[in-house]
Amino acid sequence: MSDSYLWWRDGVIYQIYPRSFYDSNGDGIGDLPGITARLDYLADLGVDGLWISPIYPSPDVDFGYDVSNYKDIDPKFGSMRDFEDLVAAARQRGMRIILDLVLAHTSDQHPWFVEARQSRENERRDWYIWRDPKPGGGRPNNWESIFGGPAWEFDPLTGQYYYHMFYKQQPDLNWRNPAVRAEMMDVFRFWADKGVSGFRLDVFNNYFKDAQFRDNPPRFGLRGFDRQHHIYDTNQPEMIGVVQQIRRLVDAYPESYVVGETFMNQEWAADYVGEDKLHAAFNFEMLGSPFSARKYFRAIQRWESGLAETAWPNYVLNNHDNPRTATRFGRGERDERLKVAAAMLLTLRGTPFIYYGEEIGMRDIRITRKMIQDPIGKRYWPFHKGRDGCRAPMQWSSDPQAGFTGGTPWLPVHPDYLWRNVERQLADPDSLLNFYKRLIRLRRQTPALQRGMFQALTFDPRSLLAYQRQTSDQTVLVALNFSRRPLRLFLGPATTRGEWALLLSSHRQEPPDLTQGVLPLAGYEVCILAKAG
Ligand code: TEU
Ligand code: CA
Repeated sequence: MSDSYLWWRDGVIYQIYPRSFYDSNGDGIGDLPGITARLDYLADLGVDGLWISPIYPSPDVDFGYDVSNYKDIDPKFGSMRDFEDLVAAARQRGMRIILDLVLAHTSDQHPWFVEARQSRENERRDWYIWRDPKPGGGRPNNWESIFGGPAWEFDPLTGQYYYHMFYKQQPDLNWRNPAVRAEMMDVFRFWADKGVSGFRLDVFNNYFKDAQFRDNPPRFGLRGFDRQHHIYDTNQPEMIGVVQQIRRLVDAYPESYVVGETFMNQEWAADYVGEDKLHAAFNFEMLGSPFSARKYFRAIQRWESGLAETAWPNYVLNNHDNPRTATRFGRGERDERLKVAAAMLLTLRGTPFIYYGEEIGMRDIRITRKMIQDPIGKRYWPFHKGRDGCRAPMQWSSDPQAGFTGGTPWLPVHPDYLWRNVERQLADPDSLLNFYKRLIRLRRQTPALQRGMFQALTFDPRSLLAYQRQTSDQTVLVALNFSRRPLRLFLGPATTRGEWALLLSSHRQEPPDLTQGVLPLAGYEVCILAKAG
């Protein structure tokens, strides 16, 4: 890996859920010209890469994660021209585009599937996974869909079942078919040739299923899907070869990047990352973690030790599938815990991912049955309200609809937008947004925070997470108090020695005196210090 600044390794990546970022034409749905219109905001925030959730033509059963054409833009988001403009305008501001490739399954409206289901002899038939009913009738095996119910859908016209891990409108592709594989490699080329620098692979370790279609063994769990060990319907060894092929392909483009979304067990993520494999894979252990120094510390340790030495970690606290940390950790309207989480995210060894709105502490909207858009919510109400809560419109200002749209937004705006919005927070030096900006700037100016090794200072943290990030000429000390009570961090002689400068703190103006070997921290304090050597 090169020593000079590398955007995806040393920088920060920002996830945009395009339906909800900014609507340029008043139809209530965010779009590509909308993103372009807000690039100055993102450049000012200081991010290096923009991961945009799917923008391809889609019937929107799963809001873009059911693709009906991999090489085009859905008209609701704009045109191919709009996309090219966005890539160029982002590049002018030093930002790269990462596209979301959903290659495990298509929409059932994709022309390939429309053809495939017409007859058993159809040329596209084998592009999907078709099986006969069991002798005597019934599903081919016991595999379940993670979105509920069996993974097999019977298609009466041809008398066979097709397989879908997600909604039945998302039939899985047959990656064992070389024509499918070749077509998908061409999708990478198509977008890379348009200047796309990175790809996020949706559920990549789900491309292959057991060639013999064996039943998953049972295990204890509450609902159908959780009552099986998923050893045959996901994460098959054949995937490593595809990962290597993808890497060879994108390596032909300078500074390209591929991050995989690991499906299911997060321990699997590390196997797919390396110099001839993916640049990164998501490990979602932190994403589900409570606000606990100990839990985060364990997640960091596992991720740091699980990855090969040449592999680069990444960290993520929020995404479009889960309740926001602000909803889970925010106490009323206070953001002090969110500042602690942000400081951790942006000072760890690994690429930080920020989910749109996280930087202003957007809370999930409250979902009522009537307004649900996500089919999971419709199916499992009231036990699971679906994923709409974390997908609400970005809160830009206190204008009507938070300045997101001139029309009626596809999901309601959170009522707190009147005062929780970008405009207000930019004007408030103490806001969460300005805290994110300071942290991102600090990371960019501080090589030890980008590349420095990670060294824990607390070994069984209850409420206090402390670590050093170290290069040969600089040591940065990060101390994070996860509790509302004041705490003391005890430091060894090696740490106490030397002249510490204050890089950033949520509470103090002056560097602390560490000569007594103690760093006192106020409740929820973030304190980041640095010294030479
Ligand atoms: O998510 C995969 C995944 O793990 C989720 O389905 C998760 O299990 C679920 O959201 C928990 O509520 C990816 C995308 O991020 C998601 O938006 C898609 O719905 C899914 O794949 C299918 O493409
Ligand atoms: Ca629009």
